[in-house]
Amino acid sequence: MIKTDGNEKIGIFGGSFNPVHTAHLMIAEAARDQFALDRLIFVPTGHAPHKTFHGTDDQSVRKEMLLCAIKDNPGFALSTYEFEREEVSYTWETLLHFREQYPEAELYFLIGEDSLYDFETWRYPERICEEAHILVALRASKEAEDLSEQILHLQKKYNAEIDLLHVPGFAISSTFIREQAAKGRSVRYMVPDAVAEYIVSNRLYQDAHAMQFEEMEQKLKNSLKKSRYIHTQGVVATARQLAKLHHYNEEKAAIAALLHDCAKYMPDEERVAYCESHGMDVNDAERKNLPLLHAKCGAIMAEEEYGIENQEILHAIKVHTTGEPGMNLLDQIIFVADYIEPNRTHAPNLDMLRDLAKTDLARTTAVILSDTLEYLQKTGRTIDDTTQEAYDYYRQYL
Ligand code: DGI
Ligand code: FE
Ligand code: FE
Repeated sequence: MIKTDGNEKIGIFGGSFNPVHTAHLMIAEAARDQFALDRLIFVPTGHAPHKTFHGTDDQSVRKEMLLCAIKDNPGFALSTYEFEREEVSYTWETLLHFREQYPEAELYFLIGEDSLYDFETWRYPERICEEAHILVALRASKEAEDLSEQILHLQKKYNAEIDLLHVPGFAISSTFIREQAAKGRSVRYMVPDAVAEYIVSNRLYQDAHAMQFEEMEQKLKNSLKKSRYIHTQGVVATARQLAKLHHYNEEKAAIAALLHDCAKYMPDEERVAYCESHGMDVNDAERKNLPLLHAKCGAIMAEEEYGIENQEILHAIKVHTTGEPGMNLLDQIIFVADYIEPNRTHAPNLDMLRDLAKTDLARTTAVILSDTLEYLQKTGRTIDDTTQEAYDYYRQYL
């Protein structure tokens, strides 16, 4: 609603809001109140920096939580403008969008005090200052003088209009909330009740403690022999290629490949107990041939030690040695990549299999199982029932 005594005043508050929390809402309300804004618009970023594999970064999830959080405040609104764009949105572009929508309005752009120091690294700071007043949210514990030098500098350089927003300070952050949720701890009162309920009922952030890929690589490197690590890197590269060719998520394939042999060097005498204590059945062939259990142990270890909760990844690790009937796409990618990765040299038919894998994973799997069974028979090894069942299923593709 346009005010009669002046132009409409619109506040714009950008952030990942993953999740939106009480401090965000207090900042927004302080801005609305202290600067008599007609509307305060939350603008979640299109690409949040905290990607996870369970889709907790789904834009729709952040949007739902924002809607829950702002529904009782008629002065608050949500814009999904940055979701609708293909590229990353820069602040100046977002401001331009709101300028076009509200040509006469006074725009206020909310930032945290940290951003005051990054401000000059943003694209076109001068355009931002031209379009909007900057409101800097300040923790109440902090003295305004601490920031005054930087504020003066920006005012002089860009003719910026900068004001401070006073909000009670406490160390609440989205990161902290995700960590709490990951541990199954309460996040009540850190977020509005409706948001807390949403987080719990949708099991959000359950994998917030999963490691980053580089961390996993480092940890794995320390627990494998060099040659095994080199093999693993070959499987990762091959799994990525296969994932791309067969339209599967490359990151998931890379993680499954990275961890497929993570339990290769667990002492044999620990394997059976490790499986049984984690509810994983051990069959006769595995008892007779304990190294076979590195696949099942690997699935447990990937979950326990590397924080992987994605069931598809864990399953692909579990069946990577014997295969099983009717494997899904990721299972097949890992099963095949393990066999054909570039460091493998001894198996028969490698050239043919490397070529075939590009177009037909089921047939490749069938040939690998057939060759493996032949090799096991020739060398007089115990054949795991699962390997046999996998072959019986896959022979239809030969
Ligand atoms: O761990 P990798 O060496 O990278 O590869 P892998 O996990 O596929 O393990 C390969 C070994 O597992 C290879 O020597 C064949 C063996 N294997 C696969 N199925 C069976 C089997 N060994 C026995 N004894 N019985 C099986 O059914
Ligand atoms: Fe293996
Ligand atoms: Fe392997």
